[in-house]
Amino acid sequence: MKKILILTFAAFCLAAAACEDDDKTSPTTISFDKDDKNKQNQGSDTDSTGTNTPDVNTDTTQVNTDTTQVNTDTTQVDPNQGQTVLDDTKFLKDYINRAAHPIFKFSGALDVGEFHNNNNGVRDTVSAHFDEIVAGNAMKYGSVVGGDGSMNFSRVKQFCSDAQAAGLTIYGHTLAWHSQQQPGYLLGLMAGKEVVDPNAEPVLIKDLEQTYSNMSSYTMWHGEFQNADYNVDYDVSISNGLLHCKNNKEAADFYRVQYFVADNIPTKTGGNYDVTLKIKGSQAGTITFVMGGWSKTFNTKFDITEEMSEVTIHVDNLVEGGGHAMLQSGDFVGDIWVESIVISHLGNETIVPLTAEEKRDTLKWAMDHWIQGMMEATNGFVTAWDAVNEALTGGDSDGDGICDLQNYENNNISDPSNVSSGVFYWQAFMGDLEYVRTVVASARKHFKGNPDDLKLFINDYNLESDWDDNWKVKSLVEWVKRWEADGVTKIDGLGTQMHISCYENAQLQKSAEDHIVKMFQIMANSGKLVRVSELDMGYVRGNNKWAGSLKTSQVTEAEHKKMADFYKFIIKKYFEIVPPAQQYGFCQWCLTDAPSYSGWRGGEPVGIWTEGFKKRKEVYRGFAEGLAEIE
Ligand SMILES: [Ca+2]
Repeated sequence: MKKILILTFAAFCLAAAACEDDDKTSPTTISFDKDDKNKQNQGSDTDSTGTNTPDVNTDTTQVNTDTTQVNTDTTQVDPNQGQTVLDDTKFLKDYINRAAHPIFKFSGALDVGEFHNNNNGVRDTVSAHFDEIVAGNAMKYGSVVGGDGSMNFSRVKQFCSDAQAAGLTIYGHTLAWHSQQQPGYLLGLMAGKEVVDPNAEPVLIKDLEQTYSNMSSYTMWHGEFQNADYNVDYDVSISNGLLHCKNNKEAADFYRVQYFVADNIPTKTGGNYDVTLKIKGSQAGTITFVMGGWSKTFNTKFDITEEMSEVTIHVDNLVEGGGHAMLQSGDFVGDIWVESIVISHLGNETIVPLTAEEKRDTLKWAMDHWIQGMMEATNGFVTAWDAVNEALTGGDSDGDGICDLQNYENNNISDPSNVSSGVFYWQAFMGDLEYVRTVVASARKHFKGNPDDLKLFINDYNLESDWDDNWKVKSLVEWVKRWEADGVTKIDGLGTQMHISCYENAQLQKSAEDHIVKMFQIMANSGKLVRVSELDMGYVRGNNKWAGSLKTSQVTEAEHKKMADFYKFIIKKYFEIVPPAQQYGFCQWCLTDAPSYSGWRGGEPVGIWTEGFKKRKEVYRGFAEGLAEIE
């Protein structure tokens, strides 16, 4: 019985994981960010050609399939539960010496729906052990802005009130990024503008051309095909490349048989149009053509013959534009075939492409509009933000010695409209400097709290890279100088994601540790706030750095201890190297180990707790000792 349940839930959760919606009734999930690449993927960042691994848009939902383990009991957060700890009366955040680290925040990333529902006791656990939380996905552009540009901040507002009630602060992730965007909407904004020249000779402009040969089936709106009350019995289909209406009996009214032949026509109210149908019937007859919206339509009767022929209908002073075209033929018994419909008008307007400057200004408006919405929704409660996420590549194609910013070219994308789902490089249109400056300026302009409290970060991955001696974090520091060179832009902090691995091989491990130390030194020397933003760790056995990480079930007790000690090392070095005034804090990205089907580090031992917060891991001890600064 239990096995069947597990399989059923696994299948459901995999389907649920593919969508963004954190359905309040969905099974228990712990969801993580999509913006992250594991070490293995990041290897090609070292490519000297400057080409980078395109962002792997991994869905990182963790799902607990075992419903018997759901536990909302507050004993979930009993610090006595679990393995070795320093002091069983303390939660993790209690180990921090607040006098020595007055601004340090210990935080964790989670799914806002899980948090709201306290699934597996996540809200209780997190509010006991952490100072601050981060939404894995809910505060990203693509989670709020729809395909039509409309914005829905209801989940963001709920998250703020939930966090406030739990006594936690929120770190905002992320105002700007290139993944999980709405490229269709944004490219549409830049599609061009209509210019009317009153002196130009009018020309024939085609508004719509619809043929049915490329339709596999008829899916447009239609009346009921069989309805005794309406006295109708007909069908509409696509057959042999033609739209085909077969009406078996005369209806009580001609309009009882009705079906669209075109929809979403870009017509305008008051416009004059020529509609040309290529049409024939099983016999000659008269049917009705309708065009417009639902409330106000133009309609006229017209004749068809047994020969496929063009019939042109003049539509003068259209009473409602932007609607549909349909045929009504309840009074015609037999077959009607339509090959095509063309709608056109005489006009003197042309669509002029936007200039580069106009495109940039359009996107500056779109970015400002989005950030204004987010700042109003969070209403000053969220004071620290990833202003820009993952701006940099790991390569240098312009030869200036520092890593370039991400764009279409260095991700091998030739057509911005033909990208993997949700990718949009704002900076490709706004410029490398203007992109970040706009985000920072809009955030400061619209922030609702005390301006001095607002902290804006630039967040990126691979800053601990040993293969290029921390080139990316060095580049990031240079980029911050460039962005701030206008004397207006001020960036408060740097975030380092740190999706890392612990290595069995001593040399590999030493190199990883050395370059984490170097990274902290470079970040500290920048004078900016330093935040570890998305920390999680896998384990690699053997001598090949890129060999892939172990699954949780493979990890030995000794390896768990080694990982715990590595976490402890990282926290210890951070406290040693980064001055207290710059110690913004740490965020653990994976609170629990990842189930095998998770898109982010699936099956890896990446958590502080086991799946579903069932048990503390050795890593918990590592965090406790690190935060307590115990040798
Ligand atoms: Ca460069």
